[in-house]
Amino acid sequence: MSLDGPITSFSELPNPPEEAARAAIIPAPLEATVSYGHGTSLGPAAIIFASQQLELYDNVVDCQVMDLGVITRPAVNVSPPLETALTRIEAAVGRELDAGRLPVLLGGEHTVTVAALRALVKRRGADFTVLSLDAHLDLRDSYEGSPYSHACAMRRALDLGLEVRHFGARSCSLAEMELIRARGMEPLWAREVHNDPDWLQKAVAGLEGPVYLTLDVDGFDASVMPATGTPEPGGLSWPQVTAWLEAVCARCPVIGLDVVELAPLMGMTAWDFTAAKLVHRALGLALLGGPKPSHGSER
Ligand SMILES: [Mn+2]
Repeated sequence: MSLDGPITSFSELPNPPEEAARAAIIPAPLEATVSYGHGTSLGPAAIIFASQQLELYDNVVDCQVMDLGVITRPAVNVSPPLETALTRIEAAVGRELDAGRLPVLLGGEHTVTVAALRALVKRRGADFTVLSLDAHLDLRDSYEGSPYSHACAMRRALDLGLEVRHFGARSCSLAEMELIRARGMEPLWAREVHNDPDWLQKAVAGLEGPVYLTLDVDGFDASVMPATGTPEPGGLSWPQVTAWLEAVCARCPVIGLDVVELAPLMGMTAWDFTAAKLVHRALGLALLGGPKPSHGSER
């Protein structure tokens, strides 16, 4: 299971010619500050390996997503030091942005998001909102001695001047809670998704302008997605997450996305496939601006 092997493209289709690519998948197998379960460095390869089994046609967007023009890049060199690895990821994302392509980062730990956000902010300023599917707020100023811990990714987004809206959170520190109260941030907690019939309207209320989607697979419930470094009970289902993605993409232009924190469990393919399908669905929705109106949601 290595990207150095014969598999060089997401899905069973070969890479399109450069000029036909509207989106680029960038594997970023960073594993530098993982605090509990290990294995996020194997995430991108596992997603691309599983993607070979995807059905090319997606009935929610009513097309073969890869036909929209999706190219897969070789993995970014993420060897230490961490700051250098982040600079390389930022450069890889920046190259796609400069060519007008949607960057789709595959982590790796959540820290990779910081590099993508830096590339975007340098080019367009902080004129967009970060939507974070995550069990955690990731708003710590530093964690285990590092400001670039996976537990600090959204704090660094705030430092860049970005607005962050959390979806599916259910675990945070007292200091993080005090920070969101002080800043007037309103996460949509997993508990609300489960208990409030109007959660989807709340999730997109007031949401305007371009968005960056960061999808930490631990936003799913640990029963749906156990293959992650810091699993949490009480999380979201596949239909809840995809309904949210559909609503967001129908409303706002997506300027970049990532799927992070898959830590594959050897021999267990279901969760690698779930992550691959998440990439595929999010890509289709982002490129097409939401679901096909007639299809009826999976929800
Ligand atoms: Mn998380």
